[in-house]
Amino acid sequence: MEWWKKAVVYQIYPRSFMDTNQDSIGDIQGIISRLDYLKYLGINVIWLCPVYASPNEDNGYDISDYYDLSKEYGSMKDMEELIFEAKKRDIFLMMDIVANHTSKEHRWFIEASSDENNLYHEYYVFKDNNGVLPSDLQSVFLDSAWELNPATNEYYLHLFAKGQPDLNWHHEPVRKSIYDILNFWIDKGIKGFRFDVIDLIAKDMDHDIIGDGPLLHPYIKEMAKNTFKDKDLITVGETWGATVEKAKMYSNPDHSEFSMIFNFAHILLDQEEGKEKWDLYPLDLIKLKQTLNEQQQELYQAGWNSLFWNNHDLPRIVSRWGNDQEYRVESAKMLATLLHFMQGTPYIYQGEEIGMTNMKFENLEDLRDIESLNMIKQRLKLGYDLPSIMKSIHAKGRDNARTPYQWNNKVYAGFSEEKPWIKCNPNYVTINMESQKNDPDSILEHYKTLIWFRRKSLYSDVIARGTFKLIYQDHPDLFAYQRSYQGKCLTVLCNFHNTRISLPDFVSHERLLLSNYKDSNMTKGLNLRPYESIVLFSNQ
Ligand code: TEU
Ligand code: CA
Repeated sequence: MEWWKKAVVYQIYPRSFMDTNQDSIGDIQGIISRLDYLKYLGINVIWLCPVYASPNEDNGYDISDYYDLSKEYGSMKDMEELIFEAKKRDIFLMMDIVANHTSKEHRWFIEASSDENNLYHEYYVFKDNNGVLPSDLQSVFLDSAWELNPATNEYYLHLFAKGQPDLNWHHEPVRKSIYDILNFWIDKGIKGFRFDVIDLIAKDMDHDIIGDGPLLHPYIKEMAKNTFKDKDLITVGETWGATVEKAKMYSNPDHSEFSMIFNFAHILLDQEEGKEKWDLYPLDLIKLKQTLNEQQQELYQAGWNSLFWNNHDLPRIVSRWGNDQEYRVESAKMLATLLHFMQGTPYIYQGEEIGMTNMKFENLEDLRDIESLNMIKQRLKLGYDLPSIMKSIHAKGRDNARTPYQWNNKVYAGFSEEKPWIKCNPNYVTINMESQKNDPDSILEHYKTLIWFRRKSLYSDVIARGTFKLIYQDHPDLFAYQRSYQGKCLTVLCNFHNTRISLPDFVSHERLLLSNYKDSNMTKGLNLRPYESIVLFSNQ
């Protein structure tokens, strides 16, 4: 079995992880200084969000040089040291690759935009300016996806910010240039890639195709063959438009494409169909069960899942689908249990393992994210009132989960001695890593146990290879399932809500392996308290 099928990935958003030179911004040396903590936690892969040179219009997802580091994060020497020090602790690095677009300050775009006849002009997507926009396509960050380039009197395409011009993958030299970048990093000793918005690369603006262009899978196959294939790397594609059918293609066990993708189907459930993420919609637990069940069933032996609740673009799960007040500890643990016993590779976003909550930004001037700032501008123009806009930001804003990591209860949460680039969540005084370390009832120790179950325990084959079966499918509050492998069975029962669940007929002669309440006892029948989750073992 591939090594990454028993791996646990930890996502680092470097800007907010650990600052060692007191410039208010996290850095590579900061990550190095915390490797022992990650080793203690038990993870074995770090997904590192972009640390390349960048003007930071979109916090590093606008790259101006893929072969160099942003000075604020450190030097290539620091990066080599990180790879080396991580490896010493059996931790591998997964680099974030933005292959759909570059920064407008990338050398290629500076050349491309200077003159129609420039060698690099075909690297990007330009359209003639006949005095009108080529189409009314909106960018993900709102407003037109087309921007005028005065030097050539053309428009260029940017599906994200104006400073993120889209690359033209149909032009062979573009593909070759990307493969060179990947091989450069493979040679540096990294062990994986996360591919940003990879389902957009095969766009065809002549036929109004943006996601999932007909050449998408051929391009991914070509990229794999020329770079990471047969090198035992872990690869994951970010694909907002994925379905289970597409997931099977991307994660085909023949290794012709990726190890896995991020399928956002479950994440999109609290968004009304056809509307924007800002238009809030309640989560239907039955739908969540169906969605995750479908992924577990369909990819069984036919592909591979990633398991995630969080990332740097998403609100904190404990605030989103848990209860970040009265039941913060219980619900954070329950949500973790629910995910970590499924088949797939789990991803933990920094701070999730200590139950960090959404930051509720009260002042507009404290917001940093281009997406939120553009949305506010647009919605104010459209006549929305500010309180309703802020309600959406508090639920879904990307800054909510980008606040500094909460290491301890000292000034600025131990992240920096200087005022951080983005506000700290004031709850760091009580919610922080140091207060949870070695406390057996803490969220941190619960995550540590979950990681141990998958990576090191006697149950690791059941978790990695077992079948998946939903039980109590129609129960409105209970998310429960069983995993079975070679006569061993794990039963996972999670009370998703704030109400008690009583199942008087539940018979169990099984061993209680894990619980998120101190005093769980299994007698006759089952009585689950708010957000209680338990895991039982039995021989079949
Ligand atoms: O995200 C892709 C993307 O579409 C997100 O912008 C997402 O749709 C949005 O957050 C939901 O509102 C990737 C990166 O993860 C993100 O940080 C970048 O901003 C984006 O690509 C552009 O590179
Ligand atoms: Ca720093």
